[in-house]
Amino acid sequence: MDEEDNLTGSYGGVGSFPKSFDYGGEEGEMEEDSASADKPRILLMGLRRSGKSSIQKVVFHKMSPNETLFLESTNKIYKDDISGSSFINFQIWDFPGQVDFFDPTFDSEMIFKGAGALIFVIDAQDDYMEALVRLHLTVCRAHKVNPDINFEVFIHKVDGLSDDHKIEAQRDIHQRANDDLADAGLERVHLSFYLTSIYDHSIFEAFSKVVQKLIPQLPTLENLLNIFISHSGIEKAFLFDVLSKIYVATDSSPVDMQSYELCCDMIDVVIDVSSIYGLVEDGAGGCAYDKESVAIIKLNNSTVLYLKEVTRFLALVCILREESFERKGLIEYNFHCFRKAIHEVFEVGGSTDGRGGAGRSAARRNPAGLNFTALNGNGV
Ligand SMILES: Nc1nc2c(ncn2[C@@H]2O[C@H](COP(=O)(O)OP(=O)(O)OP(=O)(O)O)[C@@H](O)[C@H]2O)c(=O)[nH]1
Ligand SMILES: [Mg+2]
Repeated sequence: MDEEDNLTGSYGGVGSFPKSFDYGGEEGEMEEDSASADKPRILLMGLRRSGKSSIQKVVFHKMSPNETLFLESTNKIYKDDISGSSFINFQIWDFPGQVDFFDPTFDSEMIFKGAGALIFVIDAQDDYMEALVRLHLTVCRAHKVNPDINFEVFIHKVDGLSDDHKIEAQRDIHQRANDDLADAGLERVHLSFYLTSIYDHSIFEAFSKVVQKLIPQLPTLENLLNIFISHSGIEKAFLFDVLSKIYVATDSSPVDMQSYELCCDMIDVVIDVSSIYGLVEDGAGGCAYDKESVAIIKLNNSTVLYLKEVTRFLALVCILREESFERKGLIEYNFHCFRKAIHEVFEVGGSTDGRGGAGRSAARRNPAGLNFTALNGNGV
């Protein structure tokens, strides 16, 4: 709990993010002055062949999992800046498997200082003892330079494991990693563990959680989603980064994997159909997603999926009952309020130069100060 509080403190701390931290407005390009070195970083580390480059390619570059078989081993730090096409205004640094911390050219100050999260990838299909040694060394090094960094351990390639085996691997890795830290007097360092595979949605889900911890506005976004769904008769809503299918926030009801997968699939369908049949203006990357993007899919179990554009990079995807969808006008009105609030939070398209900071405080002052229209008999 103690660590939790500390961590929350550091996420909320505006000071931990450079001033240029921004989520991308609607005006075509990102600000050029935000030198890429200033951007918060997510580091991908782990032993050779553990799957780091595959994760980065599958999540952010739409590579199909099978194609990763042909990826070559990374031999230098690959810095991927995805901020031009994604809400996630970070750099992802993909490291070579064998980073030598004792190499004089390895500048741990420079590498760990501006990092928001360090993802350590462990190949669960392989013997993981060496990986654990490496994890320990990496965490010690990074923590010394930057105590605010979030440590995220991906127990990866679990597609090859039975359910029992997965749980056992997670328990064992968790235990050993924490024992090692306790032995080194670092019991206060918190590691988060995720079971992941590029062959299903688990990698997107895990990455979503990693990214969410780095978004200072998360509580405001959750709050807005809660208000929106409760006033509109919606069961579940996700705010998605369209490019990566990472969900940036969701309402506070529990996430079940199936709903998340359904929403991810919907994004794929919408983007695929509109890239084939839609009028694609060859603007920002020839994207098939724009202000007009909206889709409704009715499933045969009286569930409706509803997708709508929120910002250039974000879409709201909702799951609701068919009956609730009869009040489409209400949902649309509430969506309009929700969209406006999100734009205020990030000051998307705003003319003030206060950027994120001002947006944040405005949202804090009045996160619910919106005229959402309530469903009759909804009791809100
Ligand atoms: N079964 C399975 N294989 C995976 C998964 N992720 C990656 N792989 C495979 O693991 C192999 C190594 O992947 P890379 O992404 O090159 O590994 P890396 O960690 O970047 O390796 P280095 O660059 O050498 O450090 C590839 O053949 C991938 O297809 C996964 O989730 N499941
Ligand atoms: Mg690699």
